[in-house]
Amino acid sequence: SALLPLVINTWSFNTATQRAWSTLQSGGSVLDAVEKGCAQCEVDQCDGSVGYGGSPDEHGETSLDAMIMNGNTMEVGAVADLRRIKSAISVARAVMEHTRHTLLVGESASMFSQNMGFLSEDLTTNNSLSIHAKWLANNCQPNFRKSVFPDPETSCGPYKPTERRQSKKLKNLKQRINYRSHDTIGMIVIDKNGNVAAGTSTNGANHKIHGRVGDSPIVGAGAYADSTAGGAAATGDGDIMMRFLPSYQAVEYMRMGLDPTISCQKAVTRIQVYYPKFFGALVCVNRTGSYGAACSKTPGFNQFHFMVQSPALNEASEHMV
Ligand code: SD4
Repeated sequence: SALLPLVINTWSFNTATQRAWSTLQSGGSVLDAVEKGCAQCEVDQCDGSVGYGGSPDEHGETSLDAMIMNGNTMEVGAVADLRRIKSAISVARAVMEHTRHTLLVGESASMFSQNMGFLSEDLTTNNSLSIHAKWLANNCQPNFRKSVFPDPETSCGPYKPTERRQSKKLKNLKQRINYRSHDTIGMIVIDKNGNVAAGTSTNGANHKIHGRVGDSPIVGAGAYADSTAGGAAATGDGDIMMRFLPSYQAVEYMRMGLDPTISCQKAVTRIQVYYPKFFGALVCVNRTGSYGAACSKTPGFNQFHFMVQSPALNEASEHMV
């Protein structure tokens, strides 16, 4: 196809797009391109929401989720709740290439990383400390507990279930969580021979409960790739999105012959049937290199930017839905 090769990724993360593109141009595989592209965002700390120093959990710690998928072999490597290792996407690739497993989590994933030679470092920065301090000073709200109360004793963790019901005021506050403050990179790369790979990397959600894992490292939720159909990747409220496997859904719609934009829209709409207020977006590309995107169009998330690079374009270009 004249549209190939193609790199597409969530948000205006163009250093990632360029890195993936140059990796392909210099003879790298689609997996190399996805890994290098997402790794660039981890180094750049894209929007503070990828890599170290962002989205401190309720204990103030940053943990990372990442995944990479080979759409030819359907192999996947992923890490979730990874601590003290900066290069989550590369650890995910190591899981794929050096183990028979798919997903490693938490401290055990960190141990695996160290055994594979990855450097163990503190992921905390002055910025993440200050985000955490502000949240504590604001009675830890809003956070991710359904039972959260404007009372530090019950809302600052560790988690304690409570019988008390939420006040209306607090419900409104919860709905004002700024999801734009955690923007995952999700990337799909397809080469001129139609090989598809996809990947994600994120530091998740601000003030999450310690141990929380989002959609990004979950196959079919954060991303999906199948060279016989295409690839897709997601960003947004992972706690909701992972209940619907939207990336898998979008790829399956494309397999049925649906247009990529329609495929993304239908996958988003399906979530909105149950959660009209959910925040999220999808990008996808079919096996011939046609791409599309859709976003939830909910308040605070009514525009979604994404990057594309292909031979038809002189340079990585930003698009919006
Ligand atoms: C998560 N999906 O961990 C990620 C966050 C994100 O835009 O994509 N924000 O829920």
